[in-house]
Amino acid sequence: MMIKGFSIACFLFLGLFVQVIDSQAEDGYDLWLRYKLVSNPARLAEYRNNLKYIVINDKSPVIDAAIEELVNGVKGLTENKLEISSRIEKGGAVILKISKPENVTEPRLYNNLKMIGEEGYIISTEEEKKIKTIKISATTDKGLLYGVFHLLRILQTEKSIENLDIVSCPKAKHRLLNHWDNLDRTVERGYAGFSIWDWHKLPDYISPRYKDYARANASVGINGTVLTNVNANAFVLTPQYLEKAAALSNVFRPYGIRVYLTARFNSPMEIGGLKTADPLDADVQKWWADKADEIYKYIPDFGGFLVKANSEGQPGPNDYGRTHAEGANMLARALAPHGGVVIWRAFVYSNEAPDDRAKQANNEFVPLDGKFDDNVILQVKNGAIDFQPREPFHPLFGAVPHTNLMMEFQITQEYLGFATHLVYLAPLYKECLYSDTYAKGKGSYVAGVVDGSLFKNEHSGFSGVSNIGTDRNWTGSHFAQSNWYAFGRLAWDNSLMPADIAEEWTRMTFSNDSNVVSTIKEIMMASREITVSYMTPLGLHHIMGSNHHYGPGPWVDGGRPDWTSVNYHKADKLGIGFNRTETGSNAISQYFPEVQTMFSDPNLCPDKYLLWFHHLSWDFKMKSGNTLWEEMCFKYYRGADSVKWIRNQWKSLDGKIDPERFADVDAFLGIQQKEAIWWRNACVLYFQSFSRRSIPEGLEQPSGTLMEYEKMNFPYAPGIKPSW
Ligand code: GCW
Repeated sequence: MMIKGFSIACFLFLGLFVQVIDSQAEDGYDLWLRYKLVSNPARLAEYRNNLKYIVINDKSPVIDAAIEELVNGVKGLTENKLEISSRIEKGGAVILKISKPENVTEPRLYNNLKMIGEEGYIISTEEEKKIKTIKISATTDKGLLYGVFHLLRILQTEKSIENLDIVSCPKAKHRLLNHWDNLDRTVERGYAGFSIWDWHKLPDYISPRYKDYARANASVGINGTVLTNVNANAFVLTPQYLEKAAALSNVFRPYGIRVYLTARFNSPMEIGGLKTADPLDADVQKWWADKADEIYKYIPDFGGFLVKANSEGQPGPNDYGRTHAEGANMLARALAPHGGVVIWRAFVYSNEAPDDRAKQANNEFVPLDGKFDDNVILQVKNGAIDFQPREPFHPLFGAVPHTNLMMEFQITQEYLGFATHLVYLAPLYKECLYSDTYAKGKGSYVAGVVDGSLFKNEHSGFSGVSNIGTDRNWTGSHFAQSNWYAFGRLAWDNSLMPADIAEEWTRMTFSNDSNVVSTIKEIMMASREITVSYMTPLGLHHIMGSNHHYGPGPWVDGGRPDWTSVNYHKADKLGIGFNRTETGSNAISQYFPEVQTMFSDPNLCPDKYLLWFHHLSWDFKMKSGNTLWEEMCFKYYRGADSVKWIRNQWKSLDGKIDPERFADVDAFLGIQQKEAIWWRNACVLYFQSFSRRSIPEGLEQPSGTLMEYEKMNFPYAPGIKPSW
């Protein structure tokens, strides 16, 4: 009895101990690369049987990284300890093999190898010497690394590996994170603490985070990172900082990630002692050419420069009467001998704001189409204003067929409630990517423009403004990790569906339990639309608090009109909305005729873009039969109510998720719920002061007064843009 009692006690104690260890481990640090023991016993047996050793005959730092990942992953997932071998001996082999198409005779393999290029891979079940094996083939070591991550994803999502037949390659060439990180470690629009780049201690101290950062990026195919803010500091181009950037690039290289830096256009003056930064000045050109030579000595595979010029106070070629093309090409010529690119941002609007901001990028860049050098890429935000919860696609997509274009998405949630609001962004990304520009007739999707397939551009790609910081969970919240993940997955393959990405992320990040998976997937898929409803329904935009963009601020007025809310909603006692049709700013004319037709008639225009393009009476009859005022109220109320639904859904998972992450998410949903009601009340009361109509019956009256909401003040909200 005693012995039995003792052993039960031990058992209980051990169980408790294991649980404690387990819950301690679940702080989000491992992201979607947790590699926990497979829960389905049949799958576990299948994996154990098929994954016993690695056969490899090539060697490189990238291959070492791939092997290390595979060994660690399989060990965690199955407890099998993979041995490394140079030949097939017995069952359970995972073969990693670099094959060049020219050395292959088998036609299918030859075709696949030709198709996958330098970064793709093939994963197949093969009989070799009568032994069943899993083979990952690629034309380079990088392809093998990506193939390994794919295989691990299959295991993590507990899919069968019995008959593998996968061919995958990235649709777009450049797949980058853009960090808006400053050298003092503050992060513009960063909600996850400080910058992960510990500049002061670099290059001597290499935080283990850097490698984990590289692993996470490689796992989703991200192949470049811009370390610094587009509101740039020239100091990063001095030897003192190049040495630090080089130390980071050494960590990233085995994971296929190239380092890029932001180039402040007047660096030749700020750190070079020149009197001008005029791109046509010979000394300036020489300064940049020398600077490029110097950078490549530190970082031999340096990716290139990202430049924000003549926008929001940043210096640029216009300061010297030169065009954006002249500015970009000057930098491009300095980098060209080394194989680098210049990524030039199209987020340009005048300091004087003479015109609708939504039109200015096209006005500036359409006349320059065809004038950029081959190694210049124009980076265009998904919408023409600024990363709003919803915007129609940017009219520049499709309008400059002779210019390399790249998509800029925001992963950090500047206008989406910061990291505390659960907003899964893949539906936003996808909505933009699968908008039809009609540039070459029906089916000319934005996706084809930015992956280079529509106009056959050599350079193409995706940039995502990072949401990463020093927080233990990297992104400031557990769910914000999904946006980093989804960005990478869509940059690799824009045909993936947001629901599938959500499912695979959930399985890898939380659990393979079917109830957990379906509940979380449902929450994620609904979350963006819900957020639009309680923030900016029906095409409203840019009505957040001023500067920090935290919370509602539809009343923001004064100063530059294009930074105020009143400029964008134009509410008055007759109606609301920004008229961008022919009778208004005519921004609509920048789209192809088919798109114009779709948006120009308020009775045809999709509700979601209505007030983006039209100024309408409060009594405008909506497709639903409600008036515009009623519809707006219903949206705000439904949006806020739906956050309660999300929270209840989450609560139903109590006990099925580790307690630490469960509680974190629950608390954040509490914040979101509170703030969604704040948004609803403040906006409905504010717009009601113009519409003078009552809130439809059945909806509760807002607590608080408009004045109270207007008085709320947040001088220390995170991520604020420093003065510039
Ligand atoms: O969205 C605005 C942000 C700025 C940002 C700018 C840009 C980096 O409010 O903080 O500056 O866009 O994209 O350049």
